[in-house]
Amino acid sequence: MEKKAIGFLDSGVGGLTVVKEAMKQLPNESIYYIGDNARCPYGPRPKEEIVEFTWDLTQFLLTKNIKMLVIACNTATAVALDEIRKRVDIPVVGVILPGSRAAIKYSRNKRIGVIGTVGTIGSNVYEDTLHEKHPDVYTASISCPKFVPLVESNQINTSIAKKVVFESLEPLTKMGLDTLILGCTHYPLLSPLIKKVMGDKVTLIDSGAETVSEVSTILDYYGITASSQEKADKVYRFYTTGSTKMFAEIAANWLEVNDIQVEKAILPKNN
Ligand code: I24
Ligand code: DGL
Repeated sequence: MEKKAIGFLDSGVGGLTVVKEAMKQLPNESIYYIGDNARCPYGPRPKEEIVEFTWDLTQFLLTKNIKMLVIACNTATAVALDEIRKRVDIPVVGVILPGSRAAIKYSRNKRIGVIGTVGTIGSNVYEDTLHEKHPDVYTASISCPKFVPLVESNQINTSIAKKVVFESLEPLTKMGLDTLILGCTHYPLLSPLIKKVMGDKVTLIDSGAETVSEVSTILDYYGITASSQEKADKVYRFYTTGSTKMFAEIAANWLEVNDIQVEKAILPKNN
């Protein structure tokens, strides 16, 4: 049978946090990734635009003959997952359901916080999902629009980063939360600071890492998991709508691999 890859899409490089986990948990699988760096960030954009852009990326990956699609971006998942599912006939997984499920699993007092971009928090999808799954859950969510620009300017542990993270999360520290969902691809990079603000008693949930466990389950369910024999012809291919050179630098550094194949993506016209 023909070997097919798992497709990952994201607004930029943040979804590589999910890919890193996939390379670890699913070492036999081939991966195609597209990052829309030319139009990143999605967080502050209107809904219609996010759906349109996510569909562009999906169509691009479909031309590569993928067996499953992972929307590795919280904002795109919040706003576009349902619509993308309607339009394709392969399994589609987002990052929100796995993160919510893990939060309910780990929380003892069922007081759960969520942080994300303006698009993700404004959609209410995390809160709706948590309440739908558990009737007694208390949720508090806030958008942290300053966090993505912090990470993307390489400020992960500077004094400015400290100040921004402390000020942004301050309202969440008085609510008796025992679990906080990092509802954005970039936030795991700030988790040492986030931990400091929230304290030891709060468990941080990395939705990306949780998602890969779900991907594994779904591959097994459909009987489309790559076998250990397929590992030999495994490929990792990265595409970006932006600069391939800058993408390759970040990806090589983050994924800890030397030679990384990055190509410029020409998106199909959607008319
Ligand atoms: N981290 C992210 N995006 C960036 C960055 C970063 N620059 C430094 N670091 N830039 O996201 C975004 C804009 N670029 C993207 C590529 O094309 C041109 C425009 C978080 C990455 C998560 C995997 C800091 C940094 C790094 C390497 C690894 C991790 C990291 F340089 F946080
Ligand atoms: N990938 C986005 C997310 O997880 C963050 C970056 C953006 O705003 O596009 O929400």
